[in-house]
This record gives sequence, C-alpha cells and structure tokens, in this order.
Amino acid sequence: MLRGLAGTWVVVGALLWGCGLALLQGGMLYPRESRSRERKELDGLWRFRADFSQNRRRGFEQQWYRTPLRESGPSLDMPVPSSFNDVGQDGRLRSFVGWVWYEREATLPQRWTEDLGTRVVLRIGSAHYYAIVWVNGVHVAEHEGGHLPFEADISRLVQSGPLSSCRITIAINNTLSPNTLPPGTILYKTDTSKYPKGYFVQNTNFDFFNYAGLHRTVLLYTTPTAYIDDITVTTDVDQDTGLVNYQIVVQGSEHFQLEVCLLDEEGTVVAKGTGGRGQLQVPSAHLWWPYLMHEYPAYLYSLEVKLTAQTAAGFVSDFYTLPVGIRTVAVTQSQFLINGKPFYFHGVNKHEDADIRGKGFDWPLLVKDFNLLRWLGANAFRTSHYPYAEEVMQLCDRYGIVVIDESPGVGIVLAQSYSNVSLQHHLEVMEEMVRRDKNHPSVVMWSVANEPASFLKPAGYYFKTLIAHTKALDPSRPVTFVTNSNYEADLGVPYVDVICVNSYYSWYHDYGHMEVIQLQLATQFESWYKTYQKPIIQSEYGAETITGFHEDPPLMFSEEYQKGLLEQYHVVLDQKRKEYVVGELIWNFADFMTDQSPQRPIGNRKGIFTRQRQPKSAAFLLRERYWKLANETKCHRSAVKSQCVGNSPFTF
Ligand code: BDP
Repeated sequence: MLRGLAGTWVVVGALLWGCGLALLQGGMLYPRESRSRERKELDGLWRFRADFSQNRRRGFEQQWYRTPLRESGPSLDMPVPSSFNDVGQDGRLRSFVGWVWYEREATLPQRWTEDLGTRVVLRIGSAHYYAIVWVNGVHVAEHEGGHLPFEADISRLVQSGPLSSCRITIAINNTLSPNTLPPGTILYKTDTSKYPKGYFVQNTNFDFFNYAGLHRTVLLYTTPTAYIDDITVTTDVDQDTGLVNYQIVVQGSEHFQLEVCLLDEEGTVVAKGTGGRGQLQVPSAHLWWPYLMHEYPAYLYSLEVKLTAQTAAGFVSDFYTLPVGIRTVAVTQSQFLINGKPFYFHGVNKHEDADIRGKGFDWPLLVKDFNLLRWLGANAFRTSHYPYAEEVMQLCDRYGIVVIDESPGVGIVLAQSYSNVSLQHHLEVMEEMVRRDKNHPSVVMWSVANEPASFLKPAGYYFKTLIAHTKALDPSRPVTFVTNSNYEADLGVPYVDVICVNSYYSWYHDYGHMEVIQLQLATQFESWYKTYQKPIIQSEYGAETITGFHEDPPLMFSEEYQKGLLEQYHVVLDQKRKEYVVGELIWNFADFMTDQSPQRPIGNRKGIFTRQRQPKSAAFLLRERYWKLANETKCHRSAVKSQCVGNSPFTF
C-alpha cells in the first residue's frame, strides 16, 4: 500500500499488473462474439442424475461418463442454469449432498470441427462446488469452487475425426469441508438408536442455503488458434485527460502485432495504440461516475483490440472489445474517493437467490433487481458472500452501481479453516476472482471474507497474507474483509484499507430494545475509529421482518420494527458520516433461502423486499433516505473539473 502526501492511498499505475498472478495459467475474458469469435450457449434441459449410492461413488465405479447417461440408469430433465435443489418434488434431492451428474449433447457447426485454425473452448460459468468435466468420455477439466468460471480447450477432441456433435458430462459435488470456500463439515451421526446406518448431515457456518448445480451459462466459444488471451486495463486521470493503461496477453503465436483503439459512446475513435502494453490518453475524458453522483453516470468507452498473428497456417486475426470506464479510486483516513470526490455507499447486500431456480442465473430477475436498486436510489452493493455472475457485474458497469466484490470466504470460523491448505486455496480464489473482475469500473474494492473468526490466533497471518496477495494482484483497488469481531480482538483489521463492520443491535443483542441502538452504534464507530483511523462502512444491519406482520408499538418481526430499527441506526449514521463513516449497506436487499432452523421461518426475512421482490415498509423508508443522501453528494458534469454541489434537487 502506498500512501501519498496527504495520507491518501493512491492508485498506482498499470505497470505492476500481472506481477502477482503467480499461480493461474491464462486469462478468463468474458466470451464475447466478434468478427473472429462465435459462441453457442448450452442452456436449456440437461440430463441429470444424483448418485444416491451409500458412498456416492457409483458414478465413478460404473464410469457414467463413458456412455450416454440414459444407458447407465434413469435420469431426470434438469434446467441449466439453475440449482437442482428446488425444481423437483423429491425432498431427498433438495437436501442432497454428494455427486450429481449432468449431461448434454451439443451440435457443432461444421466449420468448428473441420477448420483446424479454429480453437473451440468449453466454458462453465459456475458449477457448485467441485466439478469434473468429460467430453465424449474424455476428461477435460476439473475445478474447485462454486462461483467462478473455468474453461477447457476441446479443439483436439472435436476436430479429431468426422463429428457433428459432442457429449458433455459434468459431475458436481456440493460437499463442503473445512478447507473449501465456503467451509463446511460433514457430521456423521453414529448413534444407531437415533439415526440409520451411515447417516450424515452437512453443517455450515453461513446463513444461506447451499444451493448447487450448474448455476450459470455453460457455453462453447471459438477463437482463432492465435488469440487474445487476456486484457488488463487500469485507468487514471491527469487534469481533464483520462489515462487508460492496457496490457494484453497473446497465446498461440510469438510473432504478432496488436492494435488498440478506444471509442467513445458515439463510436468515435478517441485514442489509438499498438503493442502489448501502453497508455492511451483521452483529452476531456468522460469519467465513469456512480449512479446518482453525476448527471451522466456510468460512461463506458470501448477498447477494441485487434491481433494479427503469424501461425503455421498463415496469418490470422482475432478481435475482442472490452468496455472501459475511466475512473479513480482512493482512500484517505476518513474518506472513500471516486474521481477525487467523497463517495458515500448507500446500498444493499444481496444474494443470488430466488424461488425455484435457487442460485440459477435469470435475466428477468436480474433486470428486476437493477430496476429496484435504481428505484431505491441505491448506489452500491456488496456481493455478499461470493462473486456474482459476470452479467451482474456488466450491468453494474452500465448503470453505475458501485460494487464491493466479495470472495466466498464466508464462515471461516474453525481453526482448521486457517490451515495452510485453506490459505493456499483462498489465495487461488482471489486470483481467479481478480482475473475475472479486474476490468470492471464498478468494482471499487475487494472483500476477501465475511465475518471470519478474526480473533483466533492464526487469523493475523492469514489475513495479512491474503490481503497482501490481493493487493499484489491488483494494486489499483483497496482491500477489506467484513468483520463482526470485537475491535480490540480483531487480528485481521490492521491490514484492511477500509473497516467494514456488521452489527445487529436490538436484534441479536438486546432484542426488542431499540432504545439502546444509538448508544451502542456510536460506541462501535468510535472504538474502531479511535483504534485505526480508517474509514468505516456499516456493512450489515437489519431486522427479520415477515411481510404483512404489523405491530404498533413495534414488536420484533413486524414491518414497524424493521423500520424503527433502521431509523435508530440512521440517526447515528447521519452523525458519523460527517466524520469518517463512508457507507451503509442494509442486510438484506431481499428475503432469501437458508438452512432450516427454528430461527428461520422459510429462510432469512431481513429483506426490505420479499423473495418475490415486493417492498416491505422499510423499502420506502430507505428509498427516501437514499435519494436524500444522493442529492447531498451529487456532482456536476464537467469531467474531472466537476465539483460537488449542495442540496439542490436534481432528477435523473
Ligand atoms: C450476518 C451474516 C449474514 C447473515 C446475517 C443474519 O453476515 O450472512 O445472513 O448475519 O443473521 O452475521 O441475518
């Protein structure tokens, strides 16, 4: 971390980029169509079988990947993308732990199988949790971790003979262990007077349902055999000139030329460059501003990259276009700055969660959620508690919704989960996450974990290493983790740039006593700030509320109680945001599914919207507040010279 003259955490240039990516091979650019690239989505119905055998290994013993699944036993229709848990009528499938098998045939265009200058890639957006992939019975990929994409180059397989289709088999295991992210444990119940032989349950230390399956798009895409493998962009601003630093990785040829071209939203070329790295200068740049902070938020340029490469078969070209937002991020002792202006996060925590599809990606739901966010006047969210689909991040870029991008490091509470094995995996997950999301202007901070037991002895080394590694991967963004530990005991917070604190006063403590919130919250903020002099975000607060329950005077679980609790928090937030509090994120945007427990009446009900996205009373309260906050912090449009203005109302 560098600190500038005024104690400002400054953005360092692109030159450090790439140094930290020690373990990962290759890039993970979002598969976009272009003049040289095609894509074929494999969404729809797949064949599916859960392996209910005692050891869950029958599929491997009988090699279900060798022949079509229908030949080795009965199968179900399973939609992709979707979690498998809630689509059926079989309660055993809902709570299934172990291996499930997906399969589908893909018909391939003739050119893909005959043109040896074409590279065919299979890409899986998310398979929760551990996945093994075969194509025509041949093992092509394995991946650990349920929230990030992985790929396999299957060109050789599909181009090895006369072939018009290929059979894709994916085995997925949702079992969590102390070394997975998130961690979990399998508990064997051996008392045969109470449980049948071999009985076990999956225990987790996080509060959302462990949905599993193929949660995001599975697709095939092509590139030429010499191709643009990765692009890294960082941006800076000098006076009113936007600086776009780029670095491009090419695979498949050592003799190539690169041309880059930056276009504005009207399609006019504003800067050009050549070579694998460089800096483009954009005079009078339109900056990428957050929603409601500026009259024209979320300005996106397009970086067109053209590769011309020499291969054994002659010259080939590859084209890739990356959206680019020019903006800066910095942190001082008491402020979070975007484009040099104080930014106050007023937003939500979310989940990927919905009826029936579970964590399955769904466009209508996504668009509805963004419409609700904009209606609410929310300018930010945290991807609690795992990286969301890439399409979500793209919409954040387009609408100016600022993101704290969180890893699946949730529920790290066991000593075993601080082992070297766990740490090593966590470092790799951060590499995958930064590799995937590094170019999104909406992402302004990485969160490496949520509510770990950061008071345990090994937590100091663990978070020091994890945060240092994340900063080495991406020196352009601050790093945090979200704590609920005591400020005196927390061993990880010394390493964060911004302190993110969760607290549930008058909910999990002193329940029913809203009168203590103000005192307790003020003490919380003052203790953290006095100890660390770093900006603070109230990263969670909220109350369980069953829509339609009304009690006045307010009682817990009623809509009135949720509103009342929020109002008490807001009194203190309004005082402290004048000093060093830089944000407030409600828990939660919408009700969501959890494991069954006596405290969870069909899921967690702390949403300000129901799971079906209907508003509770608190949503109207927050809407009023967020629009008021937005009006206090908006800036005029005139590129970087813009100044924040006062309270004058303006609409978007
Ligand atoms: C917080 C967790 C969040 C839970 C929330 C709650 O970060 O995942 O859902 O509590 O209990 O501690 O509602």
